Amino acid sequence: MGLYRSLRPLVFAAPPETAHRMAGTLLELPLPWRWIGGATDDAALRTDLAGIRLRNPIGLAAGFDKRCRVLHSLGRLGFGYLVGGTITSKPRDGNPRPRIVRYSRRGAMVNSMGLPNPGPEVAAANLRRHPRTAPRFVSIADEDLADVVRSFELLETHADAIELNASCPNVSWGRDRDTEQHLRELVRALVLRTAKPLFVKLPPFASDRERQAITALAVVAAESGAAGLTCSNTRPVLDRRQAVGTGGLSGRPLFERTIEAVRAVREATGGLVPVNACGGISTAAEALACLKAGATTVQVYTALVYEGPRLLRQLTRGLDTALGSGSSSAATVTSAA
Ligand code: RRO
Repeated sequence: MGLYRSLRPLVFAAPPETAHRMAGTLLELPLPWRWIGGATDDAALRTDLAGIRLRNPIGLAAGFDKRCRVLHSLGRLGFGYLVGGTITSKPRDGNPRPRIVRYSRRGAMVNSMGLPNPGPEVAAANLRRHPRTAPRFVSIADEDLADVVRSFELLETHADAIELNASCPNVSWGRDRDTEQHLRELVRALVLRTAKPLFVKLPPFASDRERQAITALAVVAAESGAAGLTCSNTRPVLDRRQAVGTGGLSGRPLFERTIEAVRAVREATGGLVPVNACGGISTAAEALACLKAGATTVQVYTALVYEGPRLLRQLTRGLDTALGSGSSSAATVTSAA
């Protein structure tokens, strides 16, 4: 058993947000993160995501480092790329606590964070201050176009790509308007302002109707110039343990739907843009299944909470074994799938 697994009861004795803050404080220290992550670096893992070369297809999903403060240490753990944020045009405190709850037996969490973040000026200063140890994306979100553009303009120069978060389950934005038209406007406005790739993070679907609505959004994003799509955000659920009574479910229960979302979105967009799989991926076999379903990369967050930093070793080793024996790169497996 790894060190983190032995320490996990201690970590989990703390409230989730306290444990998360402690992890952030640790990640600010100059510890031997490369050794701690123990990721394999092998040519078989290299891949290309919308023109960005990655050492492996494992990304850190948005939400883990909402302040973009410790991406340098997370990069050293071995991630192929990192998504900081989500950042909004003005700082936000987020929702009242408790706003993260673990469901350990299910390998899941529910959060109702409500977009707490320090705003784009502080996030940009954090990104400027630290070295870039892996490609860095920044997730942004806001209700109005002008606010999205403001964050974009302050952050774009410090990032290799921007991920537009069109799917936060913990705000009411977008519920009362034509989301297709709004997304079209946002994507068009942003791609005009950059040569860097823009990704759009979509909500998950449960019913056939939702599936249609979300694949339609995927098509709108791709046709408006998005360079890639991330499928999917957390699943909205009722949760009495949250102060606000609702939240976004993440972790293992999402995995099957993630594969379905990757397939549906690839099919709907005719493979026009790459897809990042996100939702419940915690093993190399699951990561591989996503790549085989058509994803170019996978993003993890909740699995890092449950497995600790050695998750990078498990995922890169497992993928290396699978991809190294038979094909020459992750991209080969993806396009052959
Ligand atoms: O901060 C949040 O409440 C949050 C965001 Br922005 C998101 O995209 N997904 C999520 O589960 N929580």
